[in-house]
Amino acid sequence: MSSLFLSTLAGHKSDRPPFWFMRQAGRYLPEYRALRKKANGFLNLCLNSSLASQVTLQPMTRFEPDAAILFSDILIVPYGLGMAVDFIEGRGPVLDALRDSLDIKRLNPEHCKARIEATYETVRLCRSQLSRDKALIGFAGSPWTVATYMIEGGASKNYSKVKSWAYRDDQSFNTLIKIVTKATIDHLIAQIDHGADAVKLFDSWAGVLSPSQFEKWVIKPTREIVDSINLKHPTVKIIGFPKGAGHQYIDYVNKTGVHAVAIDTSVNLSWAAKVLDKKVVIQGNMDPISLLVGGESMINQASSIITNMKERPHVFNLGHGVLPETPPENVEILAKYLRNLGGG
Ligand code: 1CP
Repeated sequence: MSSLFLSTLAGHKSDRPPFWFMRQAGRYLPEYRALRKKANGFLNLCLNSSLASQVTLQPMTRFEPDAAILFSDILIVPYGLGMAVDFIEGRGPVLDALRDSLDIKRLNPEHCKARIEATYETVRLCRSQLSRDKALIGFAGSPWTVATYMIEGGASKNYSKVKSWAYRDDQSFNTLIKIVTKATIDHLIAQIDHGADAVKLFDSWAGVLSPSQFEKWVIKPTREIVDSINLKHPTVKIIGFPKGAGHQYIDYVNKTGVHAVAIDTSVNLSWAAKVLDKKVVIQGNMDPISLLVGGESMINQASSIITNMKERPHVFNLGHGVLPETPPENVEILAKYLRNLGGG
């Protein structure tokens, strides 16, 4: 296998861990901000294959990580399902929130793939421009996390709307989860069909659920997505990211069937290396603040992560996305350090 990233995901250990950074494309890069100005809004940027592929490749030129991640957003699926989705500077995403089961009936799953078809052309363009030693990661939000935005109408502090809906009316919430699960499976399979080498499922708000709800809304739909992808693409690896899951990372790894798991910053990596099933590859988990600060403390943190993971296949990454205030020079220094491990 020619890509270090893919051979690591397949369980092989090498002399340096492959690396990439969550949100490696984005607002902290001046070249991103310049292209963002050209597009008429963030959603248009995501759905313009030429611009979105350029944004995907920007960090590859600057930092030479081992993988590119498709430039898109998890909220492209609700948009595909027919919801109005807007991204407002300084406020984040805004959606016309679902209020009741009638609103769920108004979703339009049949047209989802067609509405977001430009994404697949972006994948094709990116794959065709990347060399074989660089992997291309496709992604989607997990049904639970995507449903939180669909019901809350945007970012939320306490998730009270979505959680009370799930507690009050298990049945209609399950209908919504099923619709999003099916759309997510189709979306990920289409990305793989167009050239994505691996896929990642972002469950950013997995950590807000009680254990029984975690089983129902995080583990079960994730298992279904993993099984469906395995059936169609048995060699393609799936990375799960149940951010904030704490000790429930163990259950997540044991029950969902993901091939790799992204560990968030709050988790002790040596604990994870000890308790998580050895068949699963670990990705993570440097604090994005450490990257923002840079200097010696950044390199010390990176080095201690690598030491903690020396016994297992490991993909070096952050525990969450690069923050918009991060100096790109810090990312350059860290990338150079990581590339030069194992003799460069
Ligand atoms: O103003 C801008 O230019 C938009 C900023 C931005 C960017 C660069 C948003 C809005 N999304 C993205 C890209 C993005 N989003 C990627 C691209 C690939 C990469 O990693 O480089 C990915 C994987 C995402 C995924 C995403 N979007 C997640 C999951 C990961 C995470 O950060 O937890 C979530 C929760 C979102 C929702 C979202 N998109 C954008 C914002 C501001 C938010 C809200 C976050 C919140 O609710 O607090």
